[in-house]
Amino acid sequence: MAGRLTLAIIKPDAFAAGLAGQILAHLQAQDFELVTARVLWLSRSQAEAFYAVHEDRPFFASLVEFMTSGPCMPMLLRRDDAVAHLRGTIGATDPAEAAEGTVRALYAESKERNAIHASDSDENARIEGSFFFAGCDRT
Ligand code: 3AN
Repeated sequence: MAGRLTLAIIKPDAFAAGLAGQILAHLQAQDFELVTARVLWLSRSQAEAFYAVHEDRPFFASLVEFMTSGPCMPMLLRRDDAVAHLRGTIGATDPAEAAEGTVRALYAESKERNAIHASDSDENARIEGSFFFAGCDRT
């Protein structure tokens, strides 16, 4: 199923602002099918493990603080060319640089509090999908 599945997370800033429904509708309007979703409040160790690739970056502690500041909503999304299409749909990491009409241009506050995460490769989609959803390998 390579290329057809990806992971998104509605981050704590957007979830707390009540934007989960609007963001999901935006993704579904881009022909993403919602395979599954959950809402959870990440522990520090979960957030550190999820973002382990960034552990040496200067923003790591702040990122973990933010990602544990409230509930978030991971979801598996299905579509042709899912990873690339979702990255295009959410826009650049910094909302100031995100293209007009993208999720981050519409809803993100800052480079850190940027509303949504999306996997950046098929391999990471599988790894990150399995982080939240036991059935990811069966889809
Ligand atoms: P993206 O989420 O667009 O893939 P990454 O993977 O480079 O971006 O960064 C992961 C997360 O780390 C971002 N979503 C953002 O919340 C945070 N982040 C990235 N760069 C910065 C930065 N310079 N300052 C603060 N937070 C950052």
